[in-house]
Amino acid sequence: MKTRQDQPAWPYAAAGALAAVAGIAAGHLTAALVNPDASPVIAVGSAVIDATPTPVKEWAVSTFGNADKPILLGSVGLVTLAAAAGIGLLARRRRGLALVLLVALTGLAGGAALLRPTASSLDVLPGLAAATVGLATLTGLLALVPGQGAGPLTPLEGTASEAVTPGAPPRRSFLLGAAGVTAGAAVAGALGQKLAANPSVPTAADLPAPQMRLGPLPSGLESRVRGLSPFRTPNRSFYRVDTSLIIPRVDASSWRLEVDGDVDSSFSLTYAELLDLPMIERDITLTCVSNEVGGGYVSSARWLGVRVRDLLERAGIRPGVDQILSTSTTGFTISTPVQALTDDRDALVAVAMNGEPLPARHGFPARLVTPGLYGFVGCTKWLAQLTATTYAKDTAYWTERGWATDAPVLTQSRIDTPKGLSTVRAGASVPIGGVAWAQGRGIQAVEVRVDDGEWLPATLGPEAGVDYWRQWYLMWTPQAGRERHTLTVRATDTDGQVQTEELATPFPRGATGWHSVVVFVEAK
Ligand SMILES: Nc1nc2c(c(=O)[nH]1)N[C@H]1C(S)=C(S)[C@@H](COP(=O)(O)O)O[C@H]1N2
Ligand SMILES: [Mo]
Repeated sequence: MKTRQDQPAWPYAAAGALAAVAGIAAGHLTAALVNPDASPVIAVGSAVIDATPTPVKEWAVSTFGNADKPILLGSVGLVTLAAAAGIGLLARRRRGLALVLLVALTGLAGGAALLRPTASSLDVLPGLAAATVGLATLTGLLALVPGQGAGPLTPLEGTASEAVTPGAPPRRSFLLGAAGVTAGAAVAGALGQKLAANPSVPTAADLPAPQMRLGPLPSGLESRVRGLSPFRTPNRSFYRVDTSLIIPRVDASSWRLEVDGDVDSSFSLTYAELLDLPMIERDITLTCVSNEVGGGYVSSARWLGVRVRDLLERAGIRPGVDQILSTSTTGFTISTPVQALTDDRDALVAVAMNGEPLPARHGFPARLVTPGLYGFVGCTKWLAQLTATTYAKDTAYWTERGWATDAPVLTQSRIDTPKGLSTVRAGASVPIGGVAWAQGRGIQAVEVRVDDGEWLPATLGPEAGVDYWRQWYLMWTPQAGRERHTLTVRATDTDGQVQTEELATPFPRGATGWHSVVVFVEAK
């Protein structure tokens, strides 16, 4: 007579591990269609990177060099497999609990994807796919485990021909099932990998040199003021806003940029031809018109690209043209005043940000970047066409929906630290800090007010031109005796215009008002 104790453990461990593998592969494939960065693999890896203390990161980079990321992903993978195998073993006796734990494990990965600063609601899909497929696989494989349920034999059991344990599936079924799951996971994972990869992705080494290199960006205040937005936003945390449910994957080798419309001679460029044109570098802060006061839809990068003005001069714009309608590879349109694309602000057809070819999510292979205007009127990603036309003749996507046609960025400032509703210590020296922007004009001053007190001048961080934000901070010592304080910030642009207190919604030309946060004071 066989008892549960005699059952081999390995099929359970294998079922758990395979369920994780299948779930991860399904999540990876789903992410390739939705957003590769939301892949459970990438999201967990990035979360681990973010959570790793800087010295450990530096140690990993100096020890493993370029292999640091594969090693990281490999380690995360091993830990996950071990955990899943443990869950499989648990399923021998506590099946319900094991299934719950498996969902929790996939939930962790899904949560990591959603907690990224640039997450969108669609990023839940890879985690859901991982959980569903993981659960189905575990349940399916558990049903095939050989020798299970083999208590004392009853006459009703044991009609099967299997010699070892009548009533249970043969060992062969389990092995076949496991092989099937492995093969399926391999195919899904590989397909996801292939879909996520750009068909022909250039690397930083393929980028042309600008005519004149900008000096290095001055180092920002973030090393001194904890919690401050970095002076330059890393590509992976750059905000993302667009209407694309699936990030377009454009094949650079067949991509063309058309310059046409009401021009003397229309022309088109291949990616290679575009890269051959004179390039310039510019430090530019992008802002979304949908950014609420205090919101996160603002980021700053160093862009490399061709002046739009050069392209339009080559085409020869005819008199009467007042807008350039730009169209993406997906048919999304943006209209930009000709003036903004031809004056000396140097609007760009950008091919790189922060020294890397544009990431797919930010418009690879080329995008428009118009300093001083909100993204929806000047920053077409996955750019395919620039058409000279008029506002009377053509309307763009957002204009049709009632948003402004001409939308210069409004002066704004944001408190990054302390965070709203956090607690500060009475008597401690607390930095109040953040960023301020007024693209096209530049920031002249930032002031901070505690409750209804006087406006106090903040110290400004380094400058990188009028189209780039400025960091700022002010040291503050909260006094005991009051439970909470309201901190408010306002900026002044270089025209001397003070940021307005008047509240406006993002629709139709950008939010206005002062950003303030409430903090609690804890006695010493
Ligand atoms: N093709 C395309 N380009 C687009 C959009 C879009 O929906 N589709 N959104 C615009 C908006 S509203 C903004 S704010 C910027 C955001 O650029 P980012 O995602 O690189 O930060 O892209 C602009 N370019
Ligand atoms: Mo936007």
